[in-house]
Amino acid sequence: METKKLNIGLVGYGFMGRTHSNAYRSVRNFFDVPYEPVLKAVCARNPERAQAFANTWGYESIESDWRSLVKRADIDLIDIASPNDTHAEIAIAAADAGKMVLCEKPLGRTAAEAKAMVDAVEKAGVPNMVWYNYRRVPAVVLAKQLIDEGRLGRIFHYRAKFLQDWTISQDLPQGGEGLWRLDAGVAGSGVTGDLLAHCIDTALWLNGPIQRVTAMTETFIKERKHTLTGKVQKVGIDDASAFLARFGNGSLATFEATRYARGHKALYTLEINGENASILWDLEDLHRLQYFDHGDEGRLRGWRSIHITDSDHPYMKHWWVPGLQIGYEHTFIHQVADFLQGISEGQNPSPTFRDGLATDYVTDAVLKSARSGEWEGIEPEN
Ligand code: SOE
Repeated sequence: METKKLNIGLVGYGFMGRTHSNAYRSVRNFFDVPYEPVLKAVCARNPERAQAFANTWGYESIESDWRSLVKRADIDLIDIASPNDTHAEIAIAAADAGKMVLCEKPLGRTAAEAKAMVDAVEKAGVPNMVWYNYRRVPAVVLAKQLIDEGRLGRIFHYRAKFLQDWTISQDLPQGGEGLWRLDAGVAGSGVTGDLLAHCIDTALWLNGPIQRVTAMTETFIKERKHTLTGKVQKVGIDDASAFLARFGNGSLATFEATRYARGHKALYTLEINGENASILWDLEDLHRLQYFDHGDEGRLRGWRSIHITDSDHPYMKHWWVPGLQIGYEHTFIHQVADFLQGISEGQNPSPTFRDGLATDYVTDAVLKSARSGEWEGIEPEN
């Protein structure tokens, strides 16, 4: 297969900058994709740190202003892995410059921001994708296949939660590198945009559109010192968020996310109960899918714990031998592989910016309902 080069310009060098860089570097070792990602430039405000990152990951050059990066003729794709308040401006400028755009989740801090991003990439006609990486967990893809094959039958319930415990300390400041997720101005919201957004993206993919939500949120620590100002300031994010939802297919759902579930670090679980079968998945055991099929012979009926490591499981033929599992970083590699394959065939693999907007409409409705105390509908695009 003829391989074309695809020059990447990455903005941001935090946790997500690392996961994306690793994916670009690894993808061709495992997937026969028609593009070769070339790590052309990494952009970050601090040049020494950017250079250190470039040295570690093999970027050819650095930039300290994303505007210069976007203008470069030798860049094909802008990848936004910087904090949420930068997503819209960079994505719109990149699309206007004719670049492909990949963006970390959530797409916008609000649906209005995300809508402007969708308009920009669609007007420019450039490939685009949001890094909702959990869609690329082999067990979650298998769940999607089982649902699409109709094995669950009519769906009654969808249940998702994403539990963490890293912000319980009152002494933790808000804002600045590493802690911008606690600064509402930068992040847009707290766990609703950071964690529930993952649960919602997967849910829309697996179970279709959500029609209405009723939510509650709480900010347990009301004031924190701000890293950048040094002053104690009001906390504007939601520390915990829970909502009930009705899906278009008639199923009922509960969603919960918090950073105050002592002992839980990244417990993202989802369960779907259908008329004929149920599935259950847990990020902390991501290579397993729990499956219960009521059609099994009665004496042997029970929950199966399927070890998703066989070559006929999604993505697994690209990895090791049966029985040997893969992990979190592989989901990003799968996403890059699907993107490169898709664009070579003139398709734009999901989740596109439009899919990211659908999630932002739900998170907007969740936050609106938490304020109003009422059931809220979801915007029509969803
Ligand atoms: C927050 O701690 C976080 O890193 C999220 O921002 C990621 O999206 C999630 O995958 C893991 O948790």
